[in-house]
Amino acid sequence: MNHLETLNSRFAIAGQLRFDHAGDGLIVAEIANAHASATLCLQGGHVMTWKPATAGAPVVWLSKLAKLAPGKSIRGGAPVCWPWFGAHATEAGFPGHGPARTVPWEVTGTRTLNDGSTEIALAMVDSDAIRAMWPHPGRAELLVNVGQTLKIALTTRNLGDSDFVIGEALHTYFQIGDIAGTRVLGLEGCAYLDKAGGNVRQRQEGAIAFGGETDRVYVDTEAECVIEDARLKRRIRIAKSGSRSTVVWTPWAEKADKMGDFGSGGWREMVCVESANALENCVTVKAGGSHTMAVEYRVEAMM
Ligand code: TA6
Repeated sequence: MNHLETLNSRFAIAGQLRFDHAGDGLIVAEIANAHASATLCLQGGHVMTWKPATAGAPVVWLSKLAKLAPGKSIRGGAPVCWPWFGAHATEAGFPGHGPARTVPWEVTGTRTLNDGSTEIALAMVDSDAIRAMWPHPGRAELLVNVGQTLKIALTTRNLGDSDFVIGEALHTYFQIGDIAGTRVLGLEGCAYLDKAGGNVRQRQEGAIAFGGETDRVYVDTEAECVIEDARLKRRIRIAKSGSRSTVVWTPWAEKADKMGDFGSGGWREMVCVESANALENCVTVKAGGSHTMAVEYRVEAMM
């Protein structure tokens, strides 16, 4: 049996979860149950889409020009940034947001829960290439639950005998009607690094509205955030645990065009609200210990 056949014989769930080829030689898990549908790419453990059955539009955004190719980051979905967030601290040549999102992950389990949701567990496949960039005996695992909500838990295990530090993010792109009519609530009063505004520290006053490129790393916050979408008349609730940073990002037109894989006007229909541990919130994982950062996304109508 080939890899795809082996995956389906070991982990497919009749009527709920199947594996298929996608793009240029990648493999995805296609999930559909009574509550929602989702697609997850094994490369990167990357949730690409999630659409609750009751939602008029997908909640997790995927660019129409997203590349699905070995070693390439996928524009959209919920990229796993690990074991660092942003640029590497010292090595400019290392991949931004770490290698995890562009390397193979293996399926370690699938099951249907009593509530009818579908769960898939994955682990990042270790390699010399990863070790060359990050020489620590660590293991990254993901647990994804697709139901009326979307739950993603990223666990780091320290298999060695000395502590190590990680930065991380679930860099999720949320689908919205129009960035100009969208606000993000929950970060009022929080300190942030304004990466699009001169890399200076600021403090958030009121809700976040958007009028241009916005790239902010909020620190020391465990708050639930809410995306208020006036156009689609819905709220997306972003609850988290094990995370003390939240990143809010829109590239706006010029940066999106330069990046080249947003598609025409795609930047208007997405906003990133990323649960993370970055800057002074990076996490020390004790020798032999573990750390889990988890999110739960929920969408509700705005009455
Ligand atoms: O999380 C925001 C950010 O760090 C931005 O600065 C921008 O670089 C974005 O991530 C996208 O990064 P990517 O490597 O996925 O193109």
